Parts: sequence; structure tokens; C-alpha cells
Amino acid sequence: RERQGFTVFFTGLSGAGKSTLARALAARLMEMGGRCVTLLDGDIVRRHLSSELGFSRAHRDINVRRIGFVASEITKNRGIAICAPIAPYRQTRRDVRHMIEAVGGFVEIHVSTPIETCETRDRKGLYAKARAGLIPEFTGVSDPYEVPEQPELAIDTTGLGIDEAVQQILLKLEHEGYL
Ligand code: GGZ
Repeated sequence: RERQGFTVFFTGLSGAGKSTLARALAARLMEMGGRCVTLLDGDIVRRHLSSELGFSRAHRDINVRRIGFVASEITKNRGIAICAPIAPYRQTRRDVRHMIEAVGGFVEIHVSTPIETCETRDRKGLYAKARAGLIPEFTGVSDPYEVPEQPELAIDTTGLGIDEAVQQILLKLEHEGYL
């Protein structure tokens, strides 16, 4: 029997570890073979699909809905889509979930790394700029992040290795019957 497609949807603050986990998970799933895996990372989507958009609520919603649409097409065709936007709004995440659940599986993973950790890492210096008022509407500083209430999984990457985190995700996917 052909396995159903599914989407792994990471959500969380800037610097929480979404892209890192998404890339590592995609690599592991590709190694396992037999499935088409598509990574829809925030950066890449913003460059190729949403280059005209900023970070207002309306623009974030358009961006996240585009990601959801592409993921639903991949899922419908029995592929695996891995998405990693901030996706700060609950209602938008819910709409994307419903669109994808209509054609396959949806696994929401809250990368719940607290802002203190993200800000300490500050790999791109964005938090410092946001605190200085140089980036308006910065998620967690001057813009909201609505915490997921019932994600399939929550992972705080503070003091957690990438391999351990990916292992937790793979276990979850297995238990839910996706792998
Ligand atoms: C949040 C911002 C902002 C503002 C630029 N707020 O850590 P990064 O740098 O590489 O990832 C963040 C990315 C967020 O884009 P998304 O498409 O994931 O956001 S959303 O789902 O809300 O549409 C960050 C950078 O863009 N960035 N300005 N104001 N993050």
C-alpha cells in the first residue's frame, strides 16, 4: 500500500533552531530512501516565493499560506514537505493544518526554545538590532508570537543536540504511522 504524504511544520521564534532541525530532518528522511522530501525553509521561500512581502501581520499570513499551499500539493502527491517559518499566528497555522489534513498528514512541531536562548545565540545579530529599535515588528521583541496550544511535539533546543532532537521527531513520525 502506498504510504500517505505528510507535512512536518516547524514553528517558533527566530533563532529557535527551526532551519537547523528542518535541514537535519530532511537529510535523515532522504537517507532512509523511497520518499520524495521537499524542504521549504523560511529564507528560501522568502527569496523565491515571497520576495515582495514584509513582516506585517497581513504579509506574514500571505507568506505562511503560500508555504501551506505548496506543502499541501506535495502532501497530496504522497511526498514529504518540511516547512520552517516563524508562523506566529494561531489562526493561520490552524488554516494551514486544515488545508493539509484534507489531503494527508500534518505534524506541527513547536520549536519552543525560549527567547533568552535565542537572544543569547543571536547568530545573525537580529535581536540586538531589534532591541535597538532598528527592526520594527520583530517577533518576540516588538511583534507577537502566539504559542501553539496542541502541537504534535514541542522541542526546546536549549542544551539539546541536533541529533537528539531529530531522533525525537523520527520517533514521533514512526509512532504516528508516517514512516
Ligand atoms: C521576525 C524577521 C523579521 C521580523 C527579518 N520578525 O532568524 P532568521 O531571520 O533567519 O529568520 C527570520 C525570518 C522570518 O521569516 P519567516 O518567513 O519565517 O516569518 S513569518 O513566518 O512570520 O512570515 C529572521 C528574518 O526573517 N526577519 N525581519 N521583523 N523575523
